[in-house]
Amino acid sequence: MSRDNMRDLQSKRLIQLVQHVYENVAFYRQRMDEKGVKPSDIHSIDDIIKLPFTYKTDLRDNYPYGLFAVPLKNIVRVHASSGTTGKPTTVGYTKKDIENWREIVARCLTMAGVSNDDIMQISYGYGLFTGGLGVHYGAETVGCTVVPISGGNTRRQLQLMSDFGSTVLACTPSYALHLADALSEFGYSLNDMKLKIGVFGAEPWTEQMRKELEKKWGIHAHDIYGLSEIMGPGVANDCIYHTGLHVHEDHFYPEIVHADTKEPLPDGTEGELVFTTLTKEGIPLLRYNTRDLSTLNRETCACGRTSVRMKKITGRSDDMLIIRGVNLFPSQIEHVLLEMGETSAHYMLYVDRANNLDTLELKVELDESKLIDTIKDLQNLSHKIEHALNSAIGLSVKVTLVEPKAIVRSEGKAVRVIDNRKK
Ligand code: DLL
Repeated sequence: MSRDNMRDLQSKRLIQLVQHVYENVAFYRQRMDEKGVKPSDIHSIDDIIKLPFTYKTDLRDNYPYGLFAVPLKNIVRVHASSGTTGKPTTVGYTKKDIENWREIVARCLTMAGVSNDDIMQISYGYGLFTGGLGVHYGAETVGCTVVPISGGNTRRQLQLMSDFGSTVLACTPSYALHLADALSEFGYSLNDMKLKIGVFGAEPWTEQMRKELEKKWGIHAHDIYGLSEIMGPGVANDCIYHTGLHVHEDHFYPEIVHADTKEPLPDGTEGELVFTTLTKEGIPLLRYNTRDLSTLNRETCACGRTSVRMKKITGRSDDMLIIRGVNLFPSQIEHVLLEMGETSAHYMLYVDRANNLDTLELKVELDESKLIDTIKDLQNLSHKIEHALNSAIGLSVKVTLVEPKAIVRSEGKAVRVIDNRKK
């Protein structure tokens, strides 16, 4: 679609959406009244900046159904995200929402080269988390043979992958790495597997990690992005060129805003990613602030798609650590480790405070295939990593090398930071 036609479509949908939420969601009517905006003030997509933002706390405050825009009898499914503090956030889908969702995920999978010839092993968790069921419906729409194994039980994952001849694996990148490392432990080699494509997401991962997974598995690895508040997996994903993720902007309108001022930022400038759901019926959201950090690019992609692309997400404004005043994202550590290529990519960061000073320790696992014999060599390697980290991020980090598999694996989203300062 040309950019002009897309804008016309978005404008039409935004006008309908604003009318819909103003009439049906007391929360939005109140927020809009407070801002002095009426549905009749919205004439095109450019007027989106007149609308109020929505934050995760708004979903929590209106738990469980307060932001739903239709009666519960029209809601055919709910999902919920646990969150680390208190109440979960709940989202609801109408039949039409589920239909749109499966179409959008089908688009993502097709973009990654998945077809009805494929056998797709879905190792995202099934249940209240949107990953399993979200990808599942899309994969069925494409016509794949779906293996709905859900997360966990690594031995069984590998056994079925081998027995069933799975050609596509869908899970978090950290679990894909864990599965790759577990191959030999359970007596498999790559020759036992037919995997061609990975559809990985639900957590931040670097471009280096994408390449690492491609190498370890001998596959094409694609990035799928989404969040339950907006829909679930499928809000955006990358094509074969991996130059950003194509946003399905006929359904989800993206903006980038400044993390502090919340002012809109121009294309190419990094800030917080905000989405407005243009077609959702169950729980439509205006300008939902994801806190994910990205930039937008509206140039046509080498693949020919005209949809706006968002830069791969490597962090959230709220998982940024501030260590002795220096801003640090865990993905920067991952980048350095994979760039060096001398350890595994399994790591954990420990932040603490000693004598009122922040301290940072990195535990990183040794690579099984690169045996180190002497203590001296181990010391040299940890110093080398400390040095590389210091020049990349400007912080001194104590590096401790640990044995392979010493760091706890996650079957869903990886936990990479333990911040003891908060205790
Ligand atoms: O993680 C939905 C999903 C499932 C996406 C399966 C992809 C695959 P939530 O649990 O609500 O939903 O978490 C959403 O996870 O705001 C990001 O911070 C992070 N996230 C999701 N996908 C990616 C990705 C699902 N591809 C939150 N890259 C989002 C980086 C991601 N971060």
